[in-house]
Amino acid sequence: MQGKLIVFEGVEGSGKTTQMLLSRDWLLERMEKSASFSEMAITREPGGTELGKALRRLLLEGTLTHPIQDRTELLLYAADRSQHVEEVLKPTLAAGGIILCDRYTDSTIAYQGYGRGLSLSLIEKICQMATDGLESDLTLWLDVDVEIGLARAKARGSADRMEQADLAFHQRVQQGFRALAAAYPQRIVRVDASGTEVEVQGQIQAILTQRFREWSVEN
Ligand code: T5A
Repeated sequence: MQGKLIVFEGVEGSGKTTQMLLSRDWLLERMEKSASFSEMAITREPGGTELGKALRRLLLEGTLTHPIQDRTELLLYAADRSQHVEEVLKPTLAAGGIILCDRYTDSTIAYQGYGRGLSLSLIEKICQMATDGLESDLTLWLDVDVEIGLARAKARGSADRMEQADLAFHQRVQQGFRALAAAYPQRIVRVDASGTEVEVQGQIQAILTQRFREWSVEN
């Protein structure tokens, strides 16, 4: 089977990281039983490369004296992505690997487009440049009420620079994910992320089982 890029998306605290790790364990178990893919990589944006880790600190720690301007923020996320695509995503896919990635281009459209209000067509051009046209094969959108997600994130510890934005911002982000899922129903699949970790993982395993079946027939 050819390499596949599977992305986990959603608002703050939607459970992406938790579900990505559970999915990795489940897929590794499958991998032992069938040789349908060669390797598995787990990664994230921002922060999937050495440069990306430095950009992540700048973007999320909120330690700069002067605020990051919206267009600058967009370009920093794009810079992180461009490096990530070339250094991690393309080589892993070329080797036939499966990549589980915490956030990708839909986050930029949702956060910088719907959230910050930057031009969607400008963002699409910048995403195109940063990804060199590489799209996800499947995006799992973990759909949870914004207030529940923020409460989960808060219960875990102190809020980062993005999490500190007001509720209306996060609601616009949620609206962005909803619009994207409606526009790209084949690529983006909604997961009801309001249940327990086990319930959410059950839905994800059902979606992945179906997609892997389709992908193995294609090859
Ligand atoms: N960003 C990113 C942009 O603005 N533009 C971009 O282009 C990109 C790529 C990234 C930030 O950058 C922004 C978006 C983000 O603001 P991040 O650290 O990756 O920063 O932030 P998040 O992606 O939001 O990560 P979080 O860790 O906050 O949320 P997750 O990964 O969705 O949630 P998770 O799994 O860590 O769970 C959060 C808490 O909830 C619990 C967990 O145990 C944990 O304590 N939990 C549940 N509780 C109850 N029920 C469940 N089903 C639960 N699942 C998890």
